[in-house]
Amino acid sequence: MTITLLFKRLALLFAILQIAGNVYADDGYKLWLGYNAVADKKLAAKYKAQLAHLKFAGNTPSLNAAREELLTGLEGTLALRPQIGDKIEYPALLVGIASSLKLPGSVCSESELDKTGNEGYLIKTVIINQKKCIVITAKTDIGVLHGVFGFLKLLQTQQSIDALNILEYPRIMYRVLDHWDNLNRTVERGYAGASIWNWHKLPGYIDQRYIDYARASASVGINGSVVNNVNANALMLTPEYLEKVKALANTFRPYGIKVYLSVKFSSPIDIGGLKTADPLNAQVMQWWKDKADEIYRSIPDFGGFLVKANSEGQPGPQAYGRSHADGANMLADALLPHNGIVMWRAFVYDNNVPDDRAKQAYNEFKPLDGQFKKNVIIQVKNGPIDFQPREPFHPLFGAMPNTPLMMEFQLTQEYLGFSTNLVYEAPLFKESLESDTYAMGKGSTVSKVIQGAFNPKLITGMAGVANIGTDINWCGHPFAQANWYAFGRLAWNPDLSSGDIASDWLKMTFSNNPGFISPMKAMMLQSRETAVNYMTPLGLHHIMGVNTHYGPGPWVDNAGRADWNAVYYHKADSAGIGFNRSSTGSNAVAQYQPQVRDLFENLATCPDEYLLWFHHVGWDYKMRSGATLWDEMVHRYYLGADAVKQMELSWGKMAGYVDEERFGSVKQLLAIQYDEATTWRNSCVLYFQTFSKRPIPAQYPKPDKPLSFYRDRKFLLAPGIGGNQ
Ligand code: BDP
Repeated sequence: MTITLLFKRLALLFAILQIAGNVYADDGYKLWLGYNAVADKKLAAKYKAQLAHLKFAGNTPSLNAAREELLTGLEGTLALRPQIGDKIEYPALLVGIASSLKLPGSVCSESELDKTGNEGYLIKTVIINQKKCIVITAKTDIGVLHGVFGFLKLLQTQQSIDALNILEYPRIMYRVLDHWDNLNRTVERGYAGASIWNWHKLPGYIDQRYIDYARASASVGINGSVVNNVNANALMLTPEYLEKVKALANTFRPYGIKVYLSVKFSSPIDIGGLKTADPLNAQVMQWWKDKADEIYRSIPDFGGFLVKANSEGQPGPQAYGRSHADGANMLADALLPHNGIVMWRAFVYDNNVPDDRAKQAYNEFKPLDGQFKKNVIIQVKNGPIDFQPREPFHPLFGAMPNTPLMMEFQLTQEYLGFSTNLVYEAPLFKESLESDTYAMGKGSTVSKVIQGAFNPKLITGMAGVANIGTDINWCGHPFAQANWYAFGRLAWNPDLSSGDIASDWLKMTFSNNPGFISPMKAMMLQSRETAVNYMTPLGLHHIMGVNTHYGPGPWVDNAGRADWNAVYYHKADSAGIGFNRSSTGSNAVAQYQPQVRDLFENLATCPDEYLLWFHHVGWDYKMRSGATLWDEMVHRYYLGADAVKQMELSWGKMAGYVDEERFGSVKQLLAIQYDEATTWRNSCVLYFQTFSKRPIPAQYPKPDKPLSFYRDRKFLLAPGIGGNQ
C-alpha cells in the first residue's frame, strides 16, 4: 500500500468514526463532564463566533482549575481553543473575579454581586466596545469556578447564549457527601467497588480520581466531603491518618470542597489513653480541643465532625448519663474557634426501648430543641425509619424550630436495588423536600425548613450518603451517576425539578437528541415509583433481606434484634397487613403537626402511598381504585415488575443514540433488574398470600416457583457489609 493510499484510508476511517461519533466506547469515567461535541453544527458555529477570544483574570489554584476546565470544555464541545490574553478582541468571553476584571459598574452592580455570596456567580451578556460579550464573574475564586461549570452546562445542554442574565447562589450552606468508607477500603453499603481513598498510598500518592471527584462534585456545587464511615474508626484521628486527610484536603481545596471526618465518640479512650469519654469531663473536653487544634494546624479550612452516637452500638454521651446536646456541644466548643461545625446524627433507635422505632428519634431530640450550640447541625434522615424506598417525611423537620436541621439522603442504593437497579432518586428527594410540615402554618415545607426560612440565624445543610467507588464508571451503574448529580443540584437549589435535573444530566452525559431525551427522561422519572411498586408498595417498608439488605425478605423474623425483622414492620396476619401508627396504635402520627397528623390518622385521607405505614388494614378493605387491598397490592407488584420490562424495551431503542459500551452495560443491568424485580414480586406476593389466603387475580401470570425457593436462597456475600475497619 502506498503512503498516499494509507493516508486516504486513515482519513476515511477517521471520517467514519466522526460521523458515527456515538459508537465510540465510553466507559462512563468522565461522568457528566465528558464535554461531548455539540452535534448541532449551526449552533456550534454560533457559539464559536461568540467565544473566540477569552480574557481570564487571575491565577490562584481555584482560578487555574476554572481556566483549565473552561478550556477542556470548549475544546470538547466546540473543538475551540480561544485566544487568551489581556489585550483581546471583542466579542469575547470575560472570566474572573469582578474586581480583577475591572468591569464598569453598569455591567454588574454591587447589589447583584452581593447576592451571589461566597460561592455563587453571575453570567451576563454585556456590550463592550459595541460588541456583545459574555461575562462570568463572582466575588470569589470558587464563585468563578462554579460560574465556569454553569456556563459549560449551557453549551453541554445546547442553550442559547445570546442574552444571558444568570444569577446563581446556593440556598443551603453545607452541601456534603458522606462517604461510608472504611480505612481498609471496604465501603459500608457501597455497591461500586472499593473506597476511592487509597489510604495506604496516601499522603504520597495523589490519585487522579481524587481530582476528578472534586471536579465532578464542584460542578454541581457540593462543598464538603466526609471521607470516612459514620461507624467510625478512632484511628482516623491519629497523626498518621491526619497526614493522609491533609493530602486529600489540599487536593480538594481548589475546588471549594472542605474535608470533614466522622469521629468515634470514644476516641479519647481508644486513642487518647483516657479512662472516660464523658463529655462533661474536663480532660475529655481538653482532649477534643487539643485534637481540633492539631487538625486545624495542618488543615486550616477543615470542615468539622460528623457523629453517629448511641446508635446501632456506637458509643455516645448517653453511656455517661449525658444527652445528645451535651455530647454535640462539647465537640462544638472544640471546633468553634476554628469555624468548624458538628453534624450530629438523629438516626437513633434502640430495641430495648419499647416504643415504635419510627418514634424514637423524635422522642430523644425534640426535647433538646434550642439546646445546641450554634455550630451544631442535627442531621436527620429524610424519613423516620431508614432510607426506605418510600417513607413519609421525618417528623423532626416540623418539630425543632430553634435547631439547625440538615437533611440526610442516601445516594447509595442500599434499599433501592444496589447498583443493578436503575432508580433515579430525585423524585424521592423532592417528595420529602416538598412535604408540608405545617410547622409555621401551611407551606412550611421540609425544603423551607432546611433552608432556614423560618429562622435565618440557623446554619443549613444537606448530606448525601455517597454512591461512589472504584468502579470505572464510579457508581456501578451508568444511571446511578444521576443520583450524585441530582443530589448536588438539589443541595444547591432544592426548588429545582426532578425533570429538569434529569434532562440536564442526560444531555451532559449522553446526548441532546430529543429522540433520546424524551423517552429517557420519562423512564428516569418513573423509575423510583416502579421500584416502590415491586419492592414496597402502599407504605410497606423494611422487608428486605436480612443483614445484607439484598433482595426481598418479608419473612425475616429472626434477625439479632426485633426492630431488624421484617415482621416487626409489616405485621401481616389473617386479618390484614400494616403497622398501626394511628392513635389506636403506636400513635406515631401524633409527632406531626395537627394538619399532617389528621391527614395520616384518617383512613379516608391517608394517601395510598403511606397506607400500610400508618394503618393495619383488612385484606378486603376497599381501596380508592375500587379494588380490595389484596388485589391492589398484587396489582402494584405486577405493575412494578412489568414497568421494568418496559424500561428494557425503551432502552433497547436507544442503541443509535449512545455509545456501544454504555448501551451494552445498561442493557445487561436492566435484564438483571427485571430478574430482581420479579423475584421481589413473586416473593412478596407468595409470602403475603400465606396470610391473606386470597388468590392472585387471574389476569396475572402465577409465579413459577414456590415460596420456599425464594425463602431458602441465601446471599451471604452480597456486597456492602463494611464493618468499621
Ligand atoms: C443503615 C445501614 C447501616 C448504617 C446506618 C446508618 O444499614 O449500615 O450504618 O444506616 O445510617 O441503613 O448509620
